[in-house]
Amino acid sequence: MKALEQAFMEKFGEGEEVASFFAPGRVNLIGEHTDYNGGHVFPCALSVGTYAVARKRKDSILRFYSMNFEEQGVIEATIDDLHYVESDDWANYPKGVIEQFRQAGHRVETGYEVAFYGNIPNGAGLSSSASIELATAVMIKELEGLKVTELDMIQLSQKAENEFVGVNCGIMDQFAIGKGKKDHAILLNCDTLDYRHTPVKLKKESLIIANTNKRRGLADSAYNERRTQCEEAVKDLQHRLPIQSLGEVTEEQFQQYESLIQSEDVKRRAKHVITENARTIQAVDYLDNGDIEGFGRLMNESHKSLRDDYEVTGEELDALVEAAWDQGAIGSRMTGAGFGGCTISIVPNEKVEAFIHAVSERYTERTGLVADFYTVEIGDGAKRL
Ligand code: NG1
Ligand code: MG
Repeated sequence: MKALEQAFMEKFGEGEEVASFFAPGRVNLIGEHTDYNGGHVFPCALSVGTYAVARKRKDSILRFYSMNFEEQGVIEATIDDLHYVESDDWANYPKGVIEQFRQAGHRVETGYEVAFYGNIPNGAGLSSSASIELATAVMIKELEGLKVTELDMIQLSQKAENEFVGVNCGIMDQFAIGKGKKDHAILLNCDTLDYRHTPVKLKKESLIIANTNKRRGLADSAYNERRTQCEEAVKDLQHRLPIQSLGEVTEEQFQQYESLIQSEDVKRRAKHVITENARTIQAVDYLDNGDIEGFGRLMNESHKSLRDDYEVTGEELDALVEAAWDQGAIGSRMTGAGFGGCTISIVPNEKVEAFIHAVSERYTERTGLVADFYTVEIGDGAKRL
């Protein structure tokens, strides 16, 4: 924080008082590729995230600086002429959020100067982008004195990502970051937006994130292709079922009507979504009853389904997860969109050190890449500091 305030003063000069904000990253424990299908997800906020130090300006100029992208210097925009600019890179996220506030009719008329610092690994599927979005949303709410709810901030941030940046994501990331609660995960129904905080009280186990460090090259196009396939499955099933999304279909209904789906690929995509939704609800039930083993088994099932039916894992994620299974993880799976990014594992405390060592070695042997490991601490949602 001190270093960030100092960077702010260097870039923007001393002057009127500054305000500070924080928004976490997130990791999804189970419920993958269900959010845009109106199904359930079970993410939690991390203790790492994005810090922002900000001050209002009197004119209409926005000036953004990030300690993580120092080489890009200060990125400028004008508040009444905000649009996506490729070379503005990361700054498109705060720009997009401000533009969504304005489009929703909130009065944001003068500019800002903001310095950001994030300690989430970038591009790893831990939602560094949604983290910047929510940090910006809380900043605007607080410094403009707006009466917007947490849900408003979550939805405006998602809209910024969908419409301004052009990434067609579901609501999971922004929701987890907006509503995060220390030592809890969030069971969210992405259709109704009903949710509940569930304590994650691991005493004898740790949650370990492993980053493949594989760039998710294919992720965007494959992500959109999966979305289209899910829509196709809905259309085929609608011949018999009055549904709007796969999240409404039970496993029994799927068994009865899967033959309506024309393409075998699409059938397997739908099977993943429908079984994953059921697994998520069941897994949270196990957790509520203190059955960590049961929760872990369903994490493993989730990974297999993402590997075999949804086909979004790839060599690197499979290598990490399979090594984790061999090295005594209670549960291990890919997390996020897939094709790279991170895995999440539950590991008995006494095995953590040996686990990291062995998984790391096996992963490098198999892929030639070096993985990074982090112990998860579940933190609070976006807030003013
Ligand atoms: P990641 O890969 O963590 O950014 C993406 C989507 C989520 C969700 C998951 C799959 C973005 C920004 N987020 O997460 O909404 O659909 O994939 O469960 O694309
Ligand atoms: Mg992202």
